[in-house]
Amino acid sequence: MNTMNVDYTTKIPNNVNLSEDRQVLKALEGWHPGYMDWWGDMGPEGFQQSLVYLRTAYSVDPRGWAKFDYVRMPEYRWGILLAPQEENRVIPFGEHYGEPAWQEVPGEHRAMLRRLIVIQGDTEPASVEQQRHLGKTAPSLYDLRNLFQVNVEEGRHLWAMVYLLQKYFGRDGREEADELLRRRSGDADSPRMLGAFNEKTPDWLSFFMFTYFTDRDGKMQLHSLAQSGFDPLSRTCRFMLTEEAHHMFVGETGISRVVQRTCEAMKDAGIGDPSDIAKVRALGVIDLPTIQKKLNLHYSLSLDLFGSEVSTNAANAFNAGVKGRYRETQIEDDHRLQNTTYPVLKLVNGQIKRVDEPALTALNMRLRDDYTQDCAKGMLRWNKIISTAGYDFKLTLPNVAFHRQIGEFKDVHATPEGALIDDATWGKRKSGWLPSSDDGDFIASLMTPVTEPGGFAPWISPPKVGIDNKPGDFEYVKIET
Ligand code: BYC
Repeated sequence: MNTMNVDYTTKIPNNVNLSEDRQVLKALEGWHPGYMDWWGDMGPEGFQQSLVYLRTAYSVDPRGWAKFDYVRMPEYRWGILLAPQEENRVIPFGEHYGEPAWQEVPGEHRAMLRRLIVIQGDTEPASVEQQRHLGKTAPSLYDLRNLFQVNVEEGRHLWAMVYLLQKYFGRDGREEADELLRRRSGDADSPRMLGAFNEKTPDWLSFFMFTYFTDRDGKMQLHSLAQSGFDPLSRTCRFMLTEEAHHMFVGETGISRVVQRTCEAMKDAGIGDPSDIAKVRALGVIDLPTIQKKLNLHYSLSLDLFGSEVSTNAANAFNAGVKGRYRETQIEDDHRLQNTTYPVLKLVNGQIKRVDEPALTALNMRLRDDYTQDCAKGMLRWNKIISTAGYDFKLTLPNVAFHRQIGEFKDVHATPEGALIDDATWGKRKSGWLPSSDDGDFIASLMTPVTEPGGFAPWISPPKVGIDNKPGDFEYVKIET
């Protein structure tokens, strides 16, 4: 079978020859109804009969893998797609460095691999659950369509992990696959596994922040797993990254458009001080200080997703050849890290200091540093919009010690600038740094849906180009009446 093209003759589209892998096909077909029930209960609220202009993956060829067409979401073809197998691929790091990549799960690394695949799998449906209410307040049909594109692809990413579990992990894998449909974001008894995936995504600014910051954690983690010595995981993650790029685009351009609109409105009204929140809000746009607060929240929640700065789990996964570094194959070193160190931010005598730690145990910190660098690019773009409009205001990433629940700084309070403060000061000043319920109410008051083609809510600018180069008034979602 040509692994570039996808077989659409089976119920589950795939490029892994499922029609000849009856056992796995049966397991996946058995899981399918539960998935559809989950989608019905926890997927986007409403719009299930609407025709949405979606892209569906038809090939894994990097030059052209997607087709755009109108689809009803429940009829979207969630498929199993792996990037083509690289001939003679070797394990690019760890103690098995240079050995042939594994096509089956090595017994000694089975538990570790299963855990990582389950954690990755758990985030995908979680984000769909978090975003399920947003359809009814979409600022345009363009945005509504992007939301649904993100949602169906996160659904597909769940399928990707479930395939690995069912094909390679036997009965435990099938049980884990069922559990992935049972846990629920924010549920008191059965929450999703990682903190940020149990938070609410109450409004569209949060959605854009989530897709910018939290999907970017996804990018970093998928890149690390794409290096894995377990080849099916590597190939799966490589293809998922192709889809992931659009999700971050939605976040980056979404925030750009909000910033743009705010700046235009301030200029038109002759407002000179962007921190004059009351005056700016009276214009019906989101003031820049509130955008900064949302950014502080989502960035700090996303930093928690990297785990502890110093982690033996991370060291073991690297040593085992299971999870590598960001762009591992492009790094010039021994790829074993037995004798090297990496500077880690730690609390030393009540101060934040860089301390050299063995590079192996510092891998979460390293990946988080790579992530921070990647995040900073958005700041440059957004600040350019602000400065071009003539305003002296800069959006910034808060210090990594700010508002943390995992790792070195979880027991202290810090300002966004990184100064350590006591509980009382934190209590008093926190609402100046993180969205307060008043901020939430204000943003919620702007969230009225716009559903006519070409229309946009007054708090956000239209995009520069349409999806699939469609014109501005294209009807991206044909809403059922
Ligand atoms: N919340 O050694 P530690 C995405 C647990 S996003 C709760 O510090 P480790 C997406 C940890 O499980 C990417 N618990 O950390 C984005 C461990 O518990 P156990 C998702 C946490 O293991 C948007 C203990 O604390 N993929 O794709 O080195 C939309 C000590 O752990 C948290 C992955 O994350 C937390 N934040 O690293 C849709 C990749 N952090 O096992 C999708 C797979 C840590 O001792 N996961 N803990 O009971 C991993 O690589 C790692 O497990 C982690 C943690 C990076 C998550």
